[in-house]
Amino acid sequence: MTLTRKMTHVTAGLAGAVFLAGALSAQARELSVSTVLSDAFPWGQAAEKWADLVEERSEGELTLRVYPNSQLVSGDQTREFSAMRSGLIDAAVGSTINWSPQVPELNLFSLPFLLPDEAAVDAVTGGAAGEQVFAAIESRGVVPLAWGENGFRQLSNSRGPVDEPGDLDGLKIRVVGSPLFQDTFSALDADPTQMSWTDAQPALTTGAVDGQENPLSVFDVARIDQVGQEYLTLWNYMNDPLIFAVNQSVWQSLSEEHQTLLRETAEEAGAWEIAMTREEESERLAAIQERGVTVTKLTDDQYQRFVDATQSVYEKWVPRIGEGLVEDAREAVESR
Ligand code: X2X
Repeated sequence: MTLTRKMTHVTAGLAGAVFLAGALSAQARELSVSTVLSDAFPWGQAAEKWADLVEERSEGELTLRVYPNSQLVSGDQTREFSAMRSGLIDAAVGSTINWSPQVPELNLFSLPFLLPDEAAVDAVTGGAAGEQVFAAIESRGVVPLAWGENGFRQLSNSRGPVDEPGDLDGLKIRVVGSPLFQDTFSALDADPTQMSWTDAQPALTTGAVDGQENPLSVFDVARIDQVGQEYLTLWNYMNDPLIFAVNQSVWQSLSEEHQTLLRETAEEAGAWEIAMTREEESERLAAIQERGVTVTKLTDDQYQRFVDATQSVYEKWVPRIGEGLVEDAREAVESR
């Protein structure tokens, strides 16, 4: 082989290597991220923010593609955690409510009236209880990275103002998640019915159900008042945190650098979304009232009557959630 031919060979080899490297970076790793709500809502915006930050900082090596509206689980949001655990979904920004059928500890946040305000939520998620909840998720094959927030869930209905437990008597209320919600609303003499978000909107429109509960952002963006939900009770009966998480084998297949990047960007996106959701609450409430919704804010006495009426939920659910976990959460709330 002449020197020139040898050189051509080497050059071709090099070019091949360069081409291969190019092809590899062109096929940058893409992870699917499931959400229940789209980026019309803070929840979907949290996932988009995460994706944007990852894109900016990974120089194209890692991409998050967000699939909203529970589409990766055919609309059944209570299957999202299982789908992520099995690897059908790489990652998700999901609600504790929707994952609680598979992770009983997540029912902590659904215990009625456990968390009265935002400081209480932060004390729990940011403390020992939050760590135990993350450990519980991790022990089930999913790596939790950061907290976000869907918000305090408020009650709406089409029948009339609700300011005491008796007002819920016989009202058909759409709920989702674990059977804990059946117990809470049954304790209030309502008639709870389990349904996905996809099915909830037509059910509200046709009057198949009388009421539902969701944060103000969801009520506002989805225009729940326009499907006849004219009465809204602000009762802060539970807060619905969001969790950014990744399937465990996907996580283990990532370089340490990419793991750090995913965790830091999730924390940043989560903090950004929590602040935004909270800041927007008062203007959302004003907008809802302007559209003619009757808003009821409970007095301390009225609030206490709801607390008393739902004590049976604690008797049944605290053992399932874990006495120690609930105790740590209570301590965090008291010392906030
Ligand atoms: O279905 C709901 O109510 C929603 C959108 O808030 C959740 O996914 C928990």
